[in-house]
Amino acid sequence: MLFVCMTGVTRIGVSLEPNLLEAFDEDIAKKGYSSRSEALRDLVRDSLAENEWKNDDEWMVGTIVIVYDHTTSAVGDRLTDLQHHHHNLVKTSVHIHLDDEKCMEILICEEKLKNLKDFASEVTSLKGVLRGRLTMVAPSSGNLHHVGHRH
Ligand code: NI
Repeated sequence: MLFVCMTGVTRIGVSLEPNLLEAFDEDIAKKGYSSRSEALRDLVRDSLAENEWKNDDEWMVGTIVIVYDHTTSAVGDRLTDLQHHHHNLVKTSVHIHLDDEKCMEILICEEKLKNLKDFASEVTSLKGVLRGRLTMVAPSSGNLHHVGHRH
């Protein structure tokens, strides 16, 4: 069912498993959202923003954040090799030792969309990488949205 009100906002119904909804509510409360709708709108905007770039040649800036276990199969060396191999793409990086085994590394990158995505997949698929995420913006595209939710 779908309702359209006079302000041009469309109401939709969303079905979620109870435990997923509970986790979502806790998460958005911590982040300071006043309603589920606001939180969902930001998630949808983020998701669309990640997918709106179709032009492989578009110039992008981005960060790749990875968490890895440095005791696993020389992942640190492989990561360094990869970065040296793509030294024009990686502008700078920050390394944080999280505990005895885990490291977080943040790579700040600049390249064409296709090359940046390919590099990010190579990095995040290394054995020993526990989590990885690429976040990008196209500085010249002009379709950056305001994603803040505090008014
Ligand atoms: Ni470390």
